[in-house]
Amino acid sequence: MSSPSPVKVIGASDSPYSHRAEAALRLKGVPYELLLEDLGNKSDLLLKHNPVHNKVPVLLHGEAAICESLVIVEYVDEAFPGGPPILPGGPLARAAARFWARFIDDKCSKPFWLALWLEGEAREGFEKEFKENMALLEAELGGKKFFGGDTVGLVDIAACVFAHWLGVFEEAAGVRLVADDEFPRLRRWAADYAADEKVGACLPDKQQLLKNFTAKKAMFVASAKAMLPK
Ligand SMILES: N[C@@H](CCC(=O)N[C@@H](CS)C(=O)NCC(=O)O)C(=O)O
Repeated sequence: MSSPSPVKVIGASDSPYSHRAEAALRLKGVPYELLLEDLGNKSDLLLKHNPVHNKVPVLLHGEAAICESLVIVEYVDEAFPGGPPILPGGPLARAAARFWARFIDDKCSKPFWLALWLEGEAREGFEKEFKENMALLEAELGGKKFFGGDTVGLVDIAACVFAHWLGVFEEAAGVRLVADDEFPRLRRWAADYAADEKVGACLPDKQQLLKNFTAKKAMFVASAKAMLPK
C-alpha cells in the first residue's frame, strides 16, 4: 500500500488565517507539518505556491498547493472524509455556512481591522459597522453552542479571530471595541471555541501575540490606511 501524501501548512505563528488551516486538519485528525514563514522575508516555497497573493496559509498536499484559508478548510473537509464533518450535510445548510463564513471576512474582519488601526471619523465609522455586523453574527449564533450546533464547524473556524485574537489586537492597538457586557453569546462561544480540545490546541499564546503585534503596530496602521479608497 502506498503511504498517504504528506500534508504541510505554510503558515505564520500569529495568524488567525493560518489557524484556520491547522484547526481544520486537527478536527479531521490529519497529521501535518507546520512550515513557519517569515512574512518580512518570504520564502521561495511560499512565492512558488501562492504566486497570486503571496500570503499564508498555503496547504501542501503531496504535489498540490491550496491557497486561501476558507478554501483550505473546505478542501480538508472533502479530502479527508474520515473525521467529523466540518461543513454541515445538505446543500442549504452548506450554503448558509458558506454565507456566514464569507460575511465574517467581508463584513466583520475588515471593519474590525480598520477600527483598530485608523483614527478619527473614519475609525468611528468602521467601529459602528463592525458592531452592527457583530450583532448580526451574535443573532445567527443564537442559543447554539457553536454556529453549526454542538461541534466546531466552518463558521466557528472562520470566526476564530473573534474567539482568540480580538482582545489581543485591542490591547496592541490601545482601543476598546467590545465592552465586557457586549455580545454575551459570542463571548460564551469564544470560551467554548478556545476550550475545544482540537482547535484550542493550535491557538497561539496570547502574551506572545501581544508582543508580536505591538512590534508590528506601525505596519498594521500602514496596512489599514492602504485599504482605504484613494
Ligand atoms: N484571504 C486570505 C488572507 C490571508 C492573509 O492575510 N495572510 C496574512 C497573514 S495573517 C499574510 O500572509 N500576509 C502577508 C502579506 O500580506 O504580505 C486567507 O483567508 O487566507
